[in-house]
Amino acid sequence: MSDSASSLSTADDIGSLKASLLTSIGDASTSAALEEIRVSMLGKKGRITDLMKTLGGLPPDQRKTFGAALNVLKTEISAAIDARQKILGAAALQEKLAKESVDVTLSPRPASEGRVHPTSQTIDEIISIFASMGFEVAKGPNIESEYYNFEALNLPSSHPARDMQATFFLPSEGEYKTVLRTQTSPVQIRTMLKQKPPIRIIAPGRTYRCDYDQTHTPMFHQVEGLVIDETTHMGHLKGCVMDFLRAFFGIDDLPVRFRPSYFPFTEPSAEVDIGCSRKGGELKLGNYGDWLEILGCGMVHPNVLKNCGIDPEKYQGFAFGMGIERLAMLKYGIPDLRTFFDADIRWLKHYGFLPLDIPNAALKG
Ligand code: 2NM
Repeated sequence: MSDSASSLSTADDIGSLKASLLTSIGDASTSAALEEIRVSMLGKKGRITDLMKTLGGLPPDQRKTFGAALNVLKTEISAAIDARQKILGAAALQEKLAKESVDVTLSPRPASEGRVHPTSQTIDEIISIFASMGFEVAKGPNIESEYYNFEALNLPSSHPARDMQATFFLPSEGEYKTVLRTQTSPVQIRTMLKQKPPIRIIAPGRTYRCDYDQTHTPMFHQVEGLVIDETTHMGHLKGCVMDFLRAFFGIDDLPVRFRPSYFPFTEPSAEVDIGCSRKGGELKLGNYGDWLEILGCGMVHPNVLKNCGIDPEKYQGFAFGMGIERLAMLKYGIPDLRTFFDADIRWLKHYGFLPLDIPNAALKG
């Protein structure tokens, strides 16, 4: 096989390249080896990709036949790689299943092996702190109407959060689609619709977004809070959030900073940072001069109050929202979000809690 693209211009040359590639694909024994072949042929700088780029310089008749032949080659090689990938994937799964098989006839683990998941522990701690400030816990469905999840929250249908890419839509009919809730705010909407102020609630729970990478998982937990009364103002919001963060992290002088921001459902809106240090690549919370974003909040938008049958001339209030896994990672030094969802008993033994571990806010009395 020659390296020069121009020498590979006959049907025979393409045929022998195909034959040798099919052999290599058949011989590939790992997904990684297969991926290497794919990249070296079809990747941005791959051989077939390079050959495609030479087409422009050929006379029209040659371009037509050579281009068609290259396209066929590309399709066949892609298909062969996909087919081989399926076989290797199935084999890898079989091996994993065999290696990690569970013997269901074994006697149960002793009770002391179990642990409270850091997410559950963190939710308990959050509830404990807000309960001491007079908040109640509110709950709502994970499967929501677009109306409660978006519309009532003053998010127009043009908002990027309402895109197919960002939200899980479920099969539905009628004016409003059905979604997996993207935040717990629909719980606040439902509460305002059925309860007259004063309102003081937090809504912890699962939320869903179509996202997966180092710092995003399709399901995660959030806690949102809502306070509505006749004289509630931004000062209450600041005090409440500051007291919560200092109690949660157990740092009495934790610096807390409010930065102007934008959310459709609050006006004014703010993002909240806490003091930290990133010296030596290690994150430490406290009064060290650096800042870390931790939550969003604001005064509930008059449109949202109106949507819930609350008179914005008489009542006002604040709301806030934050990610629970993120709080847990910061407090307990857990480096990787995705491990929260692996259901790995070794991870749980390391980061989990005993059933009677006491949330730090309760310890302080
Ligand atoms: C956030 C940030 C700011 C919020 C607003 C509401 C409601 F329903 F009252 F409008 N619930 N939650 C809110 C406000 C949530 O999360 C980052």
